[in-house]
Amino acid sequence: MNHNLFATFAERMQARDGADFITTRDGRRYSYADALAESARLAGALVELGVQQGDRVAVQVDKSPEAILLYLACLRSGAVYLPLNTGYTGEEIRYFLRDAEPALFVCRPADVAQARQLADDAGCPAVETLGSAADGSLLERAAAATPREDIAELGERDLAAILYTSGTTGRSKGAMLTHRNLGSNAETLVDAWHFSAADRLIHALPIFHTHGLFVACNVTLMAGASMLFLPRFDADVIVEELPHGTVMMGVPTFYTRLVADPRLTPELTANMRLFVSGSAPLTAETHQAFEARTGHAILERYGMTETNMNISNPYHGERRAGTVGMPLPGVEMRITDRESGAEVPQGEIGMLQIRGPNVFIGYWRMPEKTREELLEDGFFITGDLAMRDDRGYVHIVGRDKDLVISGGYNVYPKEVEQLIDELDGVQESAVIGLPHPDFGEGVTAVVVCQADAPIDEAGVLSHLDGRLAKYKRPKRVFFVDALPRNTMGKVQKNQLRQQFADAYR
Ligand code: MLC
Ligand code: AMP
Repeated sequence: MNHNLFATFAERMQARDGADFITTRDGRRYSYADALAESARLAGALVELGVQQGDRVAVQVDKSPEAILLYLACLRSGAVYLPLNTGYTGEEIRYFLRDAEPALFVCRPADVAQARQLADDAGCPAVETLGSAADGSLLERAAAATPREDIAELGERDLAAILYTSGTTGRSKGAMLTHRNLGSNAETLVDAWHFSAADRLIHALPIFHTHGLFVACNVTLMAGASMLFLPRFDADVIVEELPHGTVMMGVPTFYTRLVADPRLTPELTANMRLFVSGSAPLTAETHQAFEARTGHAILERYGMTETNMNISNPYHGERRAGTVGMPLPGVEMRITDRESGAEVPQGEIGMLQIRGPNVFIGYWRMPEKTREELLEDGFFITGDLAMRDDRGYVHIVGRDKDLVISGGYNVYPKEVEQLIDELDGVQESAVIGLPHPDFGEGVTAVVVCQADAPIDEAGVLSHLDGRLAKYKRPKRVFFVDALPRNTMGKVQKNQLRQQFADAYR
């Protein structure tokens, strides 16, 4: 049996033939038949570029339907798709290319000179471009290539993608996701969320993360549904499109912004059947306000790059504000005591662990990190703190990992602290997340300077420019004489979070 996820997609795509797969507001349209044909041409281009089964294809491009066709071409070829946040700077990209050793790097047309340098430096043999206006050298190659019609034969553990997630040590880890991980989760979600060919998904998320790439696109493909591809979240555009869609998936910021918009009404959302939220906590307040304004209870679910989707509120039945629902079919969870590792009784808080066919197989070339987080019995330690209530609903109550989630993007404090600490005159720093009305949490730096060092907020921020993706940059920098520490010498970030709690209020 061929475990290539594309084999399943291809069957469904053939059945949908001339039906819409992806459309855009500027009139581009790919039917399922078009997507099959074009992804075969792109797969042909990959062959010509020397990309072989198991090779990584690193991709840092603006959102476009063609980027999804490239993802499909990689699946078809058995190449490993490696999407990169468009906000990453050259320095960040250098690390990913060196670590993943891709056979091909696909970049934005405007970035090609820098990309060639970075690729040379990392020993990556090929660079091609892909623009958001259906332009770039890769599509030119594809147009001239012999289409690859066959589907690579793959086993259960063959990789479909590597997605980098930042690490608590400041070094990013590549989560290795198999065809089975992605396929099983997409099937589960189609059933759980009642997706069908009649659905039209309003797609405003980025496509380099689990949410916008796998949850949104794989579910659409599995169901033979269609997607309206929007370059980014823009409330004006969403308001225009809601009457023509049936489903939207978003991070909580989408919903807080919509709730703040007077145009959000039951009439505007009358054609919609489902709003999904995830990637960060949706406050009960936003959940309730959205329901009051539209009559729709947002379906909140919980997932991770390493595990895909694990826990979801029900489609039928109560979607409880402030909870992420119950484990999806086929997904096992346990909540354990930090010290003893034993399961805690219902109602108590502990470490959330997850097992299932959705859970990744490890971190790329990091066997020790993998062993620390993916236990021998198959459970993955999420780093989230959870509690299951008397009705079985799971509450994510906090994080055991030092992580800030800003507008659905993860920022690991260590990475930012290391850069701030490099600055002359800085003694030490602590980066924390503080309540932020738009992004949920705002990345914030608290800095201790050496006596009389001429350092101010602007100086710290300009030092980070070009070194860090913008979303990781602190929104504010505060200065203190000393960081609070416990008797073990560990910085008490909780105290700092209390001290600066009102920074964005
Ligand atoms: C943009 N900026 C951000 C930011 N997004 N800063 C902090 N956090 C963010 N998330 C910066 C911009 O660079 C800009 O900086 C300034 O903030 C204002 O930008 P904006 O125009 O308001 O931002 P916008 O383009 O509207 O983007 C906000 C957003 C976007 C929330 C819509 O960030 C987004 O789409 N987030 C989704 C992330 C996501 O897909 N996560 C899924 C991960 S998967 P300046 O300096 O230029 O003013 C996962 C697993 C799971 O977690 O469970 O799903
Ligand atoms: P990522 O590594 O980008 O995939 O982010 C995964 C993390 O996002 C999880 O470990 C959680 O901390 C957080 N997360 C995802 N969904 C939710 C949710 N619904 N509620 C709270 N946190 C969430």
